[in-house]
Amino acid sequence: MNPPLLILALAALASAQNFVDVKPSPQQVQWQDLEFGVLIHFGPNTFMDREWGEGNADPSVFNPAQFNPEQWVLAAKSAGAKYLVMVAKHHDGFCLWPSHYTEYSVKHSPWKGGKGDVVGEVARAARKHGLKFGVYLSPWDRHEPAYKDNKKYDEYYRNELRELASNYGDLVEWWLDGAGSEAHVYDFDSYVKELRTYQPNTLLFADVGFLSYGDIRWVGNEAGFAQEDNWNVIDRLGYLRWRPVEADTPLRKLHWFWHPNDEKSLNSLAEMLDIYHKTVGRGAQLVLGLAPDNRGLLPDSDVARLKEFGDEIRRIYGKNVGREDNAALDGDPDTTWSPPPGAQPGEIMGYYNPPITFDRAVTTEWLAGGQRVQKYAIDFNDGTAWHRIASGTSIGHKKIDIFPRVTASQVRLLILSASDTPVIRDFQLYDGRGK
Ligand code: FUL
Repeated sequence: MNPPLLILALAALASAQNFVDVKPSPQQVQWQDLEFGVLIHFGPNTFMDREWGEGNADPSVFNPAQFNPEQWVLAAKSAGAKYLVMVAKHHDGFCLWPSHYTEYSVKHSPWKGGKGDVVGEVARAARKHGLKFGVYLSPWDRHEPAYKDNKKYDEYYRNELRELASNYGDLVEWWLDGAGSEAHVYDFDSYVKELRTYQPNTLLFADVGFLSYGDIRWVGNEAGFAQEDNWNVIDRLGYLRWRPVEADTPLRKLHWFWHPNDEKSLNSLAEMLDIYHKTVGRGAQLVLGLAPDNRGLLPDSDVARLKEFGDEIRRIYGKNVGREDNAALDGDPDTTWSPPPGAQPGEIMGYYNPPITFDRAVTTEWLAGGQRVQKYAIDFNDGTAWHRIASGTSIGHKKIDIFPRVTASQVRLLILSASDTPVIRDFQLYDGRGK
């Protein structure tokens, strides 16, 4: 090998990545702990019974008489949501804030005499009630004439981005939706640079096919489920990155915007619980689509379903029946447990006298040092023998295993395979079907 080639080969070796070495940023660690947020769609489509506007709706259609974002926020909070992402501009190009860069916005609507700012009011309401706030700004724009000219449109998008990123406080997330953009080339590098200038801590959401280096990846469907095998580190074009998954799905099936006479599409409580268990319960983030109606309020049935869902989650996961005073079983996410060096398998054991009855386990991994557990199992002892009730591969941020109700005097979590010393935040047991 000649010297320059040798140097290249050594350099490649020095930078070779192993997924074990890839860790989340502090912002990602915090964001994953939020677990559940909402994504709000509201705009001309709301008044026109549409999902994708063509960008030719007259701004005069936007006129919600009872606009009240506090009602949205309180409903989201009752469901347990910790953050709110507002669609500031959907594919129709209509801006819900008074942008200086277009006339196609709330400025020309009759709402508040053209002096209103939906984004500002929603951001204030969210923060007032303790929710973090984020923004969705559609790259695909069916109204803006500059869209035909890639360079001009890049400048337009950056201008809008700068307004949103510099006037509405800290943003928890920036949503880059890839829909409709297949044939368009964007200068994403310049968007990200602009975003980072004003929002160094915001996390960028994007489909991996759309943008190789987002901070959060799209789950790949809008039906509300993540894969059971859920790894936070994924390879994109030979480059490993911590990219936790976010699953977006609407409260009303297939409908991101409000539509009249649409009661049938509202998810049932059972469907909501299933979504929760297949997203949050598989270590993914859930972002639930909410759609205020043409009054500017969430429909009563949506408000009721959100509260019912939150109440049910609080009931099921309210009492950890396996709680004991040690770092793994104490229910405290800030204390962690690791097996002694060389222990194979690593084992957390709970002893219960009198025996406990439960039908699910919640296991959480401390991810700041990386995702390590690759295979685990859960066993219980009914007083005579051990029985396996659950097993899996990844644990990650949170793994919920649901099984038939059992009564046990001993329960154990076995870490059967890990890429490095496993760090478990908690192993909890609940009796969800018990009354
Ligand atoms: C999709 C969009 O096309 C939908 O209208 C909605 O905004 C959803 C969250 O993302 O890609």
